[in-house]
Amino acid sequence: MSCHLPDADLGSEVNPSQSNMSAPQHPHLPGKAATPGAGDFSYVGIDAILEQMRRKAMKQGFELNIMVVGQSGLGKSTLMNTLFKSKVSRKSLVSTPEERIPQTIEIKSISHDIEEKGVRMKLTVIDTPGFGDQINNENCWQPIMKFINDQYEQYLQEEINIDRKKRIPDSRVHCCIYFIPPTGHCLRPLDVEFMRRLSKVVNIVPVIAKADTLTLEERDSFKQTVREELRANGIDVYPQKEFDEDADDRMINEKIREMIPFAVVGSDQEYQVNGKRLLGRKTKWGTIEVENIAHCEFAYLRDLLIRTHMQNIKDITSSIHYEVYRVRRLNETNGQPNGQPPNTLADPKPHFPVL
Ligand SMILES: Nc1nc2c(ncn2[C@@H]2O[C@H](COP(=O)(O)OP(=O)(O)OP(=O)(O)O)[C@@H](O)[C@H]2O)c(=O)[nH]1
Ligand SMILES: [Mg+2]
Repeated sequence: MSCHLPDADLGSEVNPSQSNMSAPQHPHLPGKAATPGAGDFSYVGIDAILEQMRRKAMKQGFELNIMVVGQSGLGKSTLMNTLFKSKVSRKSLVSTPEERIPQTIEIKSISHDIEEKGVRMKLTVIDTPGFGDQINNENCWQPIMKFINDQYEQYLQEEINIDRKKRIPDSRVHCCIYFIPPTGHCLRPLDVEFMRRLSKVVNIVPVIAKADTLTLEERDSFKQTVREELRANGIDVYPQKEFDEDADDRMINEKIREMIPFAVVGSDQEYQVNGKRLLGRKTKWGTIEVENIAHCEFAYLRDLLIRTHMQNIKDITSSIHYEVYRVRRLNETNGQPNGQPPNTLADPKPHFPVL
């Protein structure tokens, strides 16, 4: 954004020792509120950058791309709808009549524009078909990995274009919610393998699916087992310890790491509970309220993704995961016998091997 100051303002430098004015004056730009400390020459106004950034962010809005991955029937599509219908976007939704969510058969992105207190956000959820239905599930992560890498490739191609867009459309997967079946035992080899591979290319937030099927004791003990197994298998899920920037970060993230995996319950149906309409699952013995932290940990997941860590999730995607892809991809192109310099990459097809 370029800002042209009126000439009169630009040349209004004042030397306090020569000035006989009773109060020092600061040039104020038209339309801007006077800043605190504006009557003081030692005040430069650096703090006003926050207001400039806020205005820019308000204008641009925010984008977040979340992917849901896991075995078939674990409630991925339902949780995606829960996210859209929960407090995040309730205002922006028109309520739909009850209908069953069909089985997901292809990777599909759904976006919603959400606005709260003048701040706009485009939330995109990438729903994926559940795996585990095949007799041989050996390479079932390949389509997911390909999708993630394809988005990096698209971004890279836009970035290295000579005529690149002012704002590159960002379809990169910022976060992948991995659904663990609520077995109460231990992680299955397939889940370990899937998360091990995914964690190298994307931020993973593991969740225990359909947590309403576990008692509170089973839930706590399963959560602990999963944490231990992730550690034992060297799977680094979000928020990754090595990317904590300072002691504050470490303190906040340590608490999250102790809670992971979130035990979630999903529903896209609303019920009347104590006079309020709430998203829940109605059973014979009561209604499980999905946004109530006494019932399940869906609200913690939503807060992590949107309220507290959205920017960090995007930063890690951009500066770590995408960067690894970019460097590898450009090295690969340079290493070819007829390698072209990175800024003239002609082949839009990724040569990047599926991990
Ligand atoms: N008990 C319980 N059932 C759930 C929960 N979430 C979803 N379900 C039910 O589980 C079934 C499958 O839900 P989906 O959301 O279609 O599951 P999915 O993971 O998207 O399945 P695929 O598309 O086949 O991968 C539906 O009958 C849902 O109502 C939950 O948190 N608890
Ligand atoms: Mg589905």
